[in-house]
Amino acid sequence: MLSTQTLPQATTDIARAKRDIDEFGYCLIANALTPAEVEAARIRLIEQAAAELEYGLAFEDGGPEQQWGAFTDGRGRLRRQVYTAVAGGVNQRVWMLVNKGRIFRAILFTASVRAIVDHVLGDDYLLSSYSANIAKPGGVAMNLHTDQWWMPHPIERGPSPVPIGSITRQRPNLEGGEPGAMIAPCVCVNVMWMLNDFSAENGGTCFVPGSHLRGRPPHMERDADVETLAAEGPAGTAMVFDGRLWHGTGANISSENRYGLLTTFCGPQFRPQENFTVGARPEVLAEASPALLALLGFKIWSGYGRVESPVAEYIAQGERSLGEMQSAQSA
Ligand SMILES: O=C(O)CCC(=O)C(=O)O
Repeated sequence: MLSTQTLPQATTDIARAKRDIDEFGYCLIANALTPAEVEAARIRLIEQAAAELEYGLAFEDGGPEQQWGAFTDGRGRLRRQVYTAVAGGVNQRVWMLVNKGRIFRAILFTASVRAIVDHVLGDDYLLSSYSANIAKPGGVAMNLHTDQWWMPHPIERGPSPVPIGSITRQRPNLEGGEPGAMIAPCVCVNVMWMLNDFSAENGGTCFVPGSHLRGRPPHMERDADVETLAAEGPAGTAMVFDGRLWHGTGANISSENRYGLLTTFCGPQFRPQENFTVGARPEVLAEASPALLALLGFKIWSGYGRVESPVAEYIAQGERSLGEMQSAQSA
């Protein structure tokens, strides 16, 4: 039985929160968002989600046959799955929030939360995805997972048990299933922003405290009985967690929706889930600060992400390389 007394409590003490995430793989920031921010974000989210539903564009998962992440089979082959309520989805995801309201962009720069992300990821990192998960009554628990399932595990000298390009959600490069002494570092951090009160009943994120140090992702059968906690807290609380923490959406057995925003950040050498350099809308980029452009991947990192010169500072959306050229003298 997990003793909640020794586990992290919501705090505004950032030093405490940094110790919590190091030790337990998560921390809870109290009042990360003001009541006005919570209200503005929730109203915008509800409006956006309703419109995406109305236009037949909603992504609905969280049903027994509608698990997020089950996009490929064990060999990485795409499963043709439809994520709609008609096909059994219950919850609603809203993607690419960076394009869907100024309030969402402002939230990215919440100082208390970013201090934790800086602490874990260091000087440079990218936004990997920015979405909402509206967990609705009847939604089932999501399979426990980590957010860096693609991260190769340390191996013995010799060929990798699974080549790098063959790693899938179901197939890590771990021989025998249990890690050795060395484990992979944390390379992404997720933030769950609570836009209404989260509870165990309304689908508060389930997680396994301390699992970030187990050195492997959860195994569906072998870890079926693992004890989980639910992230609970009043609207405005942010749960910041290590990309290695075992977690997933809780089952919503209440009669109300649970509104949560998820921002995932990753090291600059990894591929973000959402492709902002293609998908960010021009009107958003036109008013974006250098800091937002950097988060979205428009800033070149040690020569990576460039179109031509590695010493250019930023790239522009739609920028093309020079292409085939000929000397004017040979024309
Ligand atoms: O909705 C939640 O509580 C967590 C969602 C999650 O784990 C995910 O999208 O990977």
